[in-house]
Amino acid sequence: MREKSKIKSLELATKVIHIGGEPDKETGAVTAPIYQTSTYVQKSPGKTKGYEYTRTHNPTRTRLEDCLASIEKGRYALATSSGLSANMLIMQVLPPGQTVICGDDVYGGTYRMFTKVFHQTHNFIFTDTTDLKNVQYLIKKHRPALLWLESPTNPLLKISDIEKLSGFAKKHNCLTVVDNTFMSPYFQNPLKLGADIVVHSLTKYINGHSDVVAGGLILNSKKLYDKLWFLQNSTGPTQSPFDSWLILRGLKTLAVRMKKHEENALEIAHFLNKHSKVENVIYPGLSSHPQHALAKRQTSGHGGMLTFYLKGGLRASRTFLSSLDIFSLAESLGGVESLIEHPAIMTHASVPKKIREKLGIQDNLIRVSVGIEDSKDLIKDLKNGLAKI
Ligand code: P1T
Repeated sequence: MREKSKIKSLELATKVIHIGGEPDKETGAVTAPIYQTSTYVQKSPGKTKGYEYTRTHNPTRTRLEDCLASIEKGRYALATSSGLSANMLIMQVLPPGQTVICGDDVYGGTYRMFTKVFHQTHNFIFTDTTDLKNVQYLIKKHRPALLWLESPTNPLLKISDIEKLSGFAKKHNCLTVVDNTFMSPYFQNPLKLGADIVVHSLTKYINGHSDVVAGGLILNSKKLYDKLWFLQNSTGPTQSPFDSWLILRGLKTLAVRMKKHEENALEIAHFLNKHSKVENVIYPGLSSHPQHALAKRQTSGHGGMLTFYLKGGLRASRTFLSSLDIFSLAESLGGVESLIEHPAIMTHASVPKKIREKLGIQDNLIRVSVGIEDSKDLIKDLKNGLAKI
């Protein structure tokens, strides 16, 4: 075991390779073993080597959790079977009857979980969390137990002031959860800004290769961690040993991938911004982004996600999206390959049309997950697609 103080002082690019990636003690194997087992022998009943059943603990998953905790600068982590099951565990920890204030622009699946599953036991208030005064007013009025933020949001990339919001929430006994999927720990560490729980869809940047569905929770409170761990073990949404290993492997290149995602996204944002068939580009790295100054303060970079409005409607969007060769028309994000999608029909179809339109998720809105290919090829592909409209 490495000394804790030494681990703390490592930079993220080193941590993702060495924490959870320690050579196997038994054989010296340089890569982590996959403990592909459901159960573990006991010397006599109850006498184990610390492992009894893989739903409860698995050494490959533990390696992944160690790495996640370390890169998010938290004490504890849990790896779950999907991003949504990580959300579910947080909601299950919350006693029935409590109120959650949630950003109005969140992943469609999160919105569906809150409005179609947990609405029976909890109260939800969806609001624009970029407006600090508005959230302060709602916290005072409704005394919520939880403030749920995505920053940047999916798909409109709105940015909320995590430090100010979580500071205010804390004063009113309200926990702050931040979904950090879009930034990854490479660009943003919400726990350092005062959040209580960070949640990730590990499916995205952390794994980075579009071959696993997974989630993660990172936090500092032992009491809360124990409750979440108990629930995970009792209800079952854990991560498998093989998928944990794949994520550990993908994680090793997080730093180099994120740099390239950002570099390409900025180039594409500038390209689209000047294009005659594009109405508006939303990218936190552009000075035209409404929270650009906050983004510069709160994050160390702007990531690989951007959205834009085409000039035209659904027909123009369909023509454009069906004309691309390198960008794959698919849900999800954060992989090495560039993906593109139509939020209103795809990722956010579960948000009612009226609400979507009020938010700005219209038929001419396109979301791009910029990959790490050569940006010249990506721009050429977009140019060809736009020319077809
Ligand atoms: O797909 P899953 O691993 O369960 O993660 C859910 C999730 C949670 N949080 C955010 C911010 C997300 O974007 C997602 C999943 N999002 C997509 C599949 C998507 O295309 O937006």
